[in-house]
Amino acid sequence: MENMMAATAAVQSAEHTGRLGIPYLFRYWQRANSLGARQHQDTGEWDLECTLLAGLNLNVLETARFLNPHDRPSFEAFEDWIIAANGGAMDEAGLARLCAALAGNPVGSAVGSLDGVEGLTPQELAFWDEHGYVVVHNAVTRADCDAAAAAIYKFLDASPAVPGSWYGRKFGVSIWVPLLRHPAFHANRRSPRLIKVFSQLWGREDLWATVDQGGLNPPEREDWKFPGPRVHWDVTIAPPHRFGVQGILYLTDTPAEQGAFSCIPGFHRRLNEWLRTLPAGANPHDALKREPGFVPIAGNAGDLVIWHHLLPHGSSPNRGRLPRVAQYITLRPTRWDYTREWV
Ligand SMILES: O=C(O)CCC(=O)C(=O)O
Repeated sequence: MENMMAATAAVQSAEHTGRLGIPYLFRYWQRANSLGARQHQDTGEWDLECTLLAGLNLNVLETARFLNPHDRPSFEAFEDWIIAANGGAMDEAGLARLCAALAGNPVGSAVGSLDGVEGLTPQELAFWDEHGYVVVHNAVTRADCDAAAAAIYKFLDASPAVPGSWYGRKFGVSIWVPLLRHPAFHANRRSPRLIKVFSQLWGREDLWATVDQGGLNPPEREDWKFPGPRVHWDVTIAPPHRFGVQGILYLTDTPAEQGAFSCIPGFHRRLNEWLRTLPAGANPHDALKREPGFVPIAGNAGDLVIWHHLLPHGSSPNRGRLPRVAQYITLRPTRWDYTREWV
């Protein structure tokens, strides 16, 4: 009986493409409806699910919240929500590219040919190999940075000229700014130079930009102290260790002391050896907090810091005069190898 139900569900999900014409979407909704969020990540298709959401211009966390198993929204409500999130109409070319990729067909970059677009130099690639991070200068234009920084300030009802406004209630204690789909953010995700660099590191062009938020890390004050994130990993450190990248785009000039992104350069290459030196039963995430060599990485507006996802990283207290304003940007291929065990 159970097998029959599973077979019926599989046939339904293969056939039901809904209003958006994406076969995989129905299956995703079915799974989200029947499983809790944690189990939901452990299907063996987590990479494909991330591609689905990125291709639909959705953030992973907001989607998990919408598909909360306690609310169980209908598939039609899910589609309505997706269309509304996209301003009432989907981008047809983007949908066609997503459908092709999900069907396993080859797709190129989101912005067409990357031939002739400036990428990383051999020296920068060698730096990346050694240190596990690289600063990509002028990944987006100054004008595009200004537009995205202005969007963040507007979202916060704040102004770069009014220090008191950097610590408002809407902002709370976190340095994250939950602005996701502003056109200026979207433009930065489609910068050809930025896409070219990610495609060099991944060695492929079928990349999808995650719909990540912005950030504003203001100078510390007596009544406002840096809340983190301090040194950490966002991925599992269980073997086998897989390739992956993350990125942050500086929207304003960011000297090292102005709350810059920080990391332990080269650590990803000695991770295995370091894990072996830990006493039995030690928690590697706690041990990492005592590790030396966590350094801030300075950059100018328009510079993108990309790091290997096994590099311990975080942000830093801002001892400067102005906030650090940033946009988080990561591009990943349609499918990638990942380790399912979480440590
Ligand atoms: O905002 C930063 O500088 C650090 C970002 C970070 O820790 C992350 O994206 O996981």
